[in-house]
Amino acid sequence: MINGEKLRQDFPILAQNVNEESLVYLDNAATTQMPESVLQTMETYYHKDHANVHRGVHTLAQRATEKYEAAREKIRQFIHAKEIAEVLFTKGTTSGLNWVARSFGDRFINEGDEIVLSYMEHHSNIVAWQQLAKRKKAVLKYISLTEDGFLDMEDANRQITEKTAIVAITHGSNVLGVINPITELTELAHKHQGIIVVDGAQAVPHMPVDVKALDVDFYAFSGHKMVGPTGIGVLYGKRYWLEQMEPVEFGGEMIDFVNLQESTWAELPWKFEAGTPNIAGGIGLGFAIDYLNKLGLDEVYRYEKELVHYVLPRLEAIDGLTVYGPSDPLDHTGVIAFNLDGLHPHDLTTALDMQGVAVRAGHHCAQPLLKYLDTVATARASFYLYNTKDDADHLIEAIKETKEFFNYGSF
Ligand code: 7TS
Repeated sequence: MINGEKLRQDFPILAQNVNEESLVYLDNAATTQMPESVLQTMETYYHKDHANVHRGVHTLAQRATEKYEAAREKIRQFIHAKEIAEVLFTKGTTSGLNWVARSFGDRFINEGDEIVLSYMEHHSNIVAWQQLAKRKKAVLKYISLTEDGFLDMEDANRQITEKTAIVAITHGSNVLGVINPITELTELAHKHQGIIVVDGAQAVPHMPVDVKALDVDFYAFSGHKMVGPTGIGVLYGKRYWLEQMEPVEFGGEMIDFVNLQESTWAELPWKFEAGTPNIAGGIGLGFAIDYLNKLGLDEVYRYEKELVHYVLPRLEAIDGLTVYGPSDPLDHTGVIAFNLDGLHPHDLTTALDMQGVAVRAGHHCAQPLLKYLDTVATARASFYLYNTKDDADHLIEAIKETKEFFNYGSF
């Protein structure tokens, strides 16, 4: 069983004071912190093994290649992909989604085809599709949400039709804290001969994900939201599609033969990975996965739910505080967006920071969603495996203090 208090000790960055208060880090939807094992792994790599991958025969180059490719295999197992050919290293979720929009889109999308998104998408799962729609004269459609912030599946059934070429949907919302029914959506997309592309940035770090069982066509996620480093991520794609798609970038590493006028591509997954990759990042992500596997993703999920059960009703009990998304902790992930009446979320967040509590304020890269919710910004606390009920208490106390400081409700 996870003991957040104990796990905290694996994360050196958390043992510090901010504004003379001990740091309560609740911005995990933006980025998570790295445990000592991941930091050490990357340091060792740079101290002992650093060389370019896939090209050298010398010992360091071989070591670097072995470690980097071993990470790919760990990722394959972690998401249950059939083969490493289907596991592409990217910079992160954003680049993975862009690759699909560019490469799959250019090959398979035609004028009048429909691309179905939802109102709760992060900008990285909107803008790339807008650009594709412009290039191809395709049509963008949006699935609406229920009052509680769930995806409206009745509307999904209306929007996904035989005209649908792509359903691009987030697995977990970075604002509403809901998990979407990917299996149902996949069945719907496939029933109409469309494909499904899943933004897994807010799901893979928090729950077991099996891309084969989900039967998704593409699935993208980021290392830095799952105790790994920034600048590395993964795009899973079915071999069937990847084989028919052109690479997005061209150059070294991704070729088989280069002639003066024509070139041929390397086999999957390297065909998509032009240039020197983020080697230390890949290795670091492999160790992040080791760390998560040791805890077990089922247990990570259970522990976060325990925290949500604790914190959500306590937040909802604060007079003047609006919490977005489902009110039942069973349906809510550790991402909790809220607003305090009469106070701009930036001011609220600054006041919380003064008390050592790190949360995010803003539109969370989901402007269409915030417009849909009829607000321009929210504050957002997001919990992860090293957070504790004590952190939740600090958050609640800090909000109450802030309310008092601004004399809220006392007139
Ligand atoms: N999709 C979702 C659902 C996300 O939450 C994010 C990042 C991304 C995609 C993009 O990931 P990246 O690693 O490529 O940047 N979300 C956030 C956030 O909520 N606050 O900061 C980043």
